[in-house]
Amino acid sequence: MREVFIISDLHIGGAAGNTVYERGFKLCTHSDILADFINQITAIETPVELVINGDMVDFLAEEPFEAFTENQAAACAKLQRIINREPAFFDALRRLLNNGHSLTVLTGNHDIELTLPDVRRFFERSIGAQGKKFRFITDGEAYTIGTEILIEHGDQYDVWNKVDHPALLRLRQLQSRREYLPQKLPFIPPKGSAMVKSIINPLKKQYQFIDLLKPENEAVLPILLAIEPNLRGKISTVLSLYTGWTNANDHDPPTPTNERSVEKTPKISRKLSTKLINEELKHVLGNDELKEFNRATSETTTTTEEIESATREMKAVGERGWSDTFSWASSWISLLTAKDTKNIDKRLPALLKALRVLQNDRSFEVEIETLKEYEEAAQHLIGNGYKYIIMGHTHFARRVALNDKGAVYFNCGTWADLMQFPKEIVSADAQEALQKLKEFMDNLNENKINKYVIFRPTYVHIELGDGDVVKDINLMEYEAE
Ligand SMILES: [Mn+2]
Repeated sequence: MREVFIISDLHIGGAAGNTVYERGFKLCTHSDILADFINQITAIETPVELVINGDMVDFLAEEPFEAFTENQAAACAKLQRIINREPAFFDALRRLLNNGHSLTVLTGNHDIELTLPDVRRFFERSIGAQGKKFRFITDGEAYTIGTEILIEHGDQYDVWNKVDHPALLRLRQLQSRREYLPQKLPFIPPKGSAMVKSIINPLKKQYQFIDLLKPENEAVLPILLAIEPNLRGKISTVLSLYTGWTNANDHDPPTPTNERSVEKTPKISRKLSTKLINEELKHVLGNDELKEFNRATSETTTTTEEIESATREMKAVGERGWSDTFSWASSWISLLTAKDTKNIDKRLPALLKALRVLQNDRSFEVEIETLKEYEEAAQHLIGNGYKYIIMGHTHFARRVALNDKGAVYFNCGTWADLMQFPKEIVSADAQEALQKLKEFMDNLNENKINKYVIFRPTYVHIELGDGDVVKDINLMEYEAE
């Protein structure tokens, strides 16, 4: 008999705030509790396997911010900083291995750098993995246990965040021979990572809710645009970097000489900018709401001059490659990040309407999957003969029955903090709701977010019999002592 514990989306990393009231860049503020959890399972008599199902650490939260830190020395330095900041977690991993237990690590989309040859070695050394029962799963391979269990991070079902594994493999092949040339970046990070670097991180100093609030599409985008209408221009700039590359992660694996073609560098026009942002919003709000929302929130948008100068710059950086393009976009964006809250009251009714889509939001319910692509993927995999599909990435813990023969889709959830949108805003009558929304927005603006933050440390626990046959499998919540 043996036991398997699966956790994911720990997101360890990011500097702490300057005072106890500031969150800083940490998504996970409870690595001490996480270390306790690992120490407890280390003490179990029967053999234990801990599976970390992606996004163990968060390179995107470490300065200098990059959508992807392709320089291995720089990535090692970031990892060293993370380890120095949260030693208890890494000590706990070391103890787990020293006690003869197993550790299996899969990567997600915030810890892509872990797969790079030097970084992987650095990590293995820092937890004393050599000669121990340690396994590192790369290249988007799913991890399977026995014949019934399939484990994967799940970013590949998220068009914004899926990692281009063939290109990443090609980069590692070059790096392992010291043949890598920065001008010929063979790997483009997911556009979600570019968004984190260029939009989320610069704003996080000002608005700490930005990467905690869930559901992110339905709530965060409208709230951000209501607080800062001029973000329209910025968000669409990042989106436009990927125009023509909407399926950037679907292309064929690049050959050794394949350079990213500069002709494909998009030009930002006002029309394109509007189109891109509207597409994102339409997806969230629907057509009618979109029109009204745009009317109410569009009084300050990017000016024609800004767009023209951006286009000129864009052409210039196009010749320098994608990594420079992203850092340029980021600095351009931060220039425009001026706080504009004076008209926020005027925009509140529109925002309230936009947020009505959350009325029936069931994101925090464990028994149903609100993100249909995950349930569909799990259902598909069941068809391949698996019975238990275990994912992460969404930060929403799940235990969803897939058929009447006992097949189940699990999501491990997250050990990072989450922020829940206050339900009374959408459920109360109009007058009261508006009042509540104002209170909520004021709190977001002043970073008084603690009362909305929740920490729900979940994991999937499996008991295996001989031949790794599943005896018991369930979604659990760790209760800190
Ligand atoms: Mn992820």
